[in-house]
Amino acid sequence: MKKKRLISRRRAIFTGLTSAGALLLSGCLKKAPPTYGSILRIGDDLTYLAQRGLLSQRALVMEYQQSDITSFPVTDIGDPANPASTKAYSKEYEALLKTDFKDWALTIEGAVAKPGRYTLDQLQKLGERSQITQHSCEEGWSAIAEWTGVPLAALLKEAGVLASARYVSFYGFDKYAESIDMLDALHPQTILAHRMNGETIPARNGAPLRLRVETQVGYKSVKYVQRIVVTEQFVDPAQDIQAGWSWYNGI
Ligand SMILES: Nc1nc2c(c(=O)[nH]1)N[C@H]1C(S)=C(S)[C@@H](COP(=O)(O)O)O[C@H]1N2
Ligand SMILES: [Mo]
Repeated sequence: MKKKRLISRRRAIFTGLTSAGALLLSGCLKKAPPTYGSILRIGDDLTYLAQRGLLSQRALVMEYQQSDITSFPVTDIGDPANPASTKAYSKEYEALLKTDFKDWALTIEGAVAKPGRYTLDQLQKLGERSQITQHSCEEGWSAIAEWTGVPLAALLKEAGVLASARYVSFYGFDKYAESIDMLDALHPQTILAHRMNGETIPARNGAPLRLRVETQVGYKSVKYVQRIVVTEQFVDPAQDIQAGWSWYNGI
């Protein structure tokens, strides 16, 4: 009698677990970005599912003290102010840089009720958050800085983000682009920064506006953001996946 009960309890737990597992997985898979088209990238899907399953959407990344701030390495690549820079910056960006971005405005479009353009002043009125965080580059370096800017959630709200929206893409003036999902987009530490260590962001660090996605590695934090596009479908705006990069790289 005892044995039978044990078996049925076990069976109940087992069936419970498998059905919960199947439910969780099918639910999660629907939310996951499409698999990366190659068996080699299957680990990326697992990382995404594990992070999304284990970490609450609101979990904050570590924030540091003023005394922890370090310098950022000066990289030739991505320095529009450096004539030796190997990157082809748009003429448009160079012109804006020369006039201190006085004619600059950010475009937001796609799955929003009010697509439009925002000047830096208009963006600043939407709210402000400062955070001292560690930037981790996939090439192996990391650095700590204070970033101040508009929470992306505030801009999305202002633009009337549609309930069906699932991803947000960011396009830089140098044709660099990245997309993130709505969980990262609405994360309280995801900001559009206009100040670095209390000063206007230097051009090489992404002036006049630079995305900070603290929940992922450095390459998701698009510099010199020009345009934001909210989408219902998954988009990989700069074809990172084909180039062999992970679309999701949570830390
Ligand atoms: N527009 C744009 N954003 C970008 C990049 C870039 O080349 N162009 N490089 C990314 C990478 S790989 C890193 S590590 C960080 C570097 O930021 P930093 O130049 O402020 O150190 O910017 C990210 N954002
Ligand atoms: Mo990087």
